[in-house]
Amino acid sequence: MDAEFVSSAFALSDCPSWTRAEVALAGRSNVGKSSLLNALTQNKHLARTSKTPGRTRCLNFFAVGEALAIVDLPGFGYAKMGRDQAAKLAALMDEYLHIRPNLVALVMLVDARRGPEREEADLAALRDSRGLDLIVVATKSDKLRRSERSPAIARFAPLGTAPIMCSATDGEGVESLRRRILGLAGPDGRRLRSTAAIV
Ligand SMILES: Nc1nc2c(ncn2[C@@H]2O[C@H](COP(=O)(O)OP(=O)(O)OP(=O)(O)O)[C@@H](O)[C@H]2O)c(=O)[nH]1
Ligand SMILES: [Mg+2]
Repeated sequence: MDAEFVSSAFALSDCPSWTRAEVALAGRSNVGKSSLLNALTQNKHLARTSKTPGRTRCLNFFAVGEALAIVDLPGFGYAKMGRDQAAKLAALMDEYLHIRPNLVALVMLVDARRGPEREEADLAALRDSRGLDLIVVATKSDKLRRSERSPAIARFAPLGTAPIMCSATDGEGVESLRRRILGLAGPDGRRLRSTAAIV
């Protein structure tokens, strides 16, 4: 998957004006969004990753092929940020997720060892309220023992979508996820879904 960094947005008005369909990587801070983007694109230096939660603090747009874009979102659930900054970031995410017309799909990342909680269930509800495609990914699958895999997968049942087990470390699931994402654009490079209006 060829991806090229285009720009960062600190406000909704900073988002690119283009007709690309956007696929957002969303999930808790430190769940592995930026690492997975690097694994998908086989480019370790594309998105910045860190052991410290709260690394990504703006929306980062990456163009993929002719018709798609991947958006690396800041993580939610990171408390150590200043109150004002956390509130600003939460508002930006909220706006982006609820009104950005280009957004067609969410790749929701959930730590395989933790499973979905309230925040993930809320995020998954955007599938129905906005008609988004939802791809659920269980991250860091390399950290699970063999005996822990089935119970871990079972914890995703409330979302109604089976997770793709992924690891940016050993590569599990990366190819399936890549195919799912690329499948969101038509074979002729045009968008399959139409949204209300494109800004
Ligand atoms: N074992 C293992 N560690 C991983 C994997 N993916 C990411 N990590 C580690 O998890 C930490 C967080 O990774 P990031 O990709 O920066 O996480 P993020 O979701 O982008 O974090 P924020 O930008 O803070 O929201 C880093 O130390 C990564 O090396 C994985 O598949 N397996
Ligand atoms: Mg990140």
